[in-house]
Amino acid sequence: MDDQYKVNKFIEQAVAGDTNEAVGFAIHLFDNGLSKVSIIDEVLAPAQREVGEREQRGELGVADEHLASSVAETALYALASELPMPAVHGSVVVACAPGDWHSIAGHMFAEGLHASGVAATFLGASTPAADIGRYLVKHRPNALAVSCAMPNFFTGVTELADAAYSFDVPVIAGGRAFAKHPNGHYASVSTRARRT
Ligand code: B12
Repeated sequence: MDDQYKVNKFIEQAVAGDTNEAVGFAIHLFDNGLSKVSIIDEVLAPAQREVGEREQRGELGVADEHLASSVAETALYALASELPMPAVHGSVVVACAPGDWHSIAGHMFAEGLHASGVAATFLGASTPAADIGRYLVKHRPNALAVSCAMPNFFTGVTELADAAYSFDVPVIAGGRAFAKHPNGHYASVSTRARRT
């Protein structure tokens, strides 16, 4: 089974609304030895991008994309509950930049951290900068990871980073908006451990 076949199969089941089939397929890959990170990077994330491209070409509508996204997120939750890794490598809070509703990207990144033994807490879409400081002070993670899908929200990234730095919490930022390729096929990472 090559990667493109897996992506197409997942999309086909997702846009047909066969949630159980699609999620079952992701779990089947896991049961057959594919790691959670590989399933995210080789199946779920490319499927989301491919859905976006098909939507751009008019082959899928917004409703199809919403459905596929919801199935992808269900698959993420299902994978998370399979053999959870003990958290042995510290803790990271993952937040989406204010204004950014592309939560699945941040969720995927958080699950990837989990699968590597990091206690990752995902705060969901568009986290207001005014609230993040209070949360970080209460939970004292080792770092804040900010996910950003569109450059429009870079200001939000800096607002979250400023809030985190003011409490001496290191920040890592990444996501589609930071990718060099225009279609954002891979995240690049921008880090600054601390304001100097
Ligand atoms: C699904 C989707 C939506 C859903 C999001 C649902 C959800 N709950 O996430 C909804 C419907 C909300 C949405 C809305 C919009 N969207 Co949209 N969306 C998409 C779509 C099809 C898939 C996004 C996705 O899930 N990608 C898969 C993820 C997994 O990929 P990724 O972002 O690269 O994330 C990976 C890495 O980057 C990394 N990563 C993520 N975060 C972090 C953080 C760190 C620190 C690190 C190290 C790594 C990392 O891990 C992830 C897994 O590998 C994309 C198409 C695409 N190419 O992505 C368009 C896309 C991103 N959307 C787009 C647009 C234009 C919009 C809207 C403006 C549309 C509109 N007119 O309303 C709004 C904006 C809403 C807002 N305020 O945010 C454009 C953006 C173009 C641009 N200018 O950059 C895209 C590219 C579609 C397109 N080709 O036009 N969208």
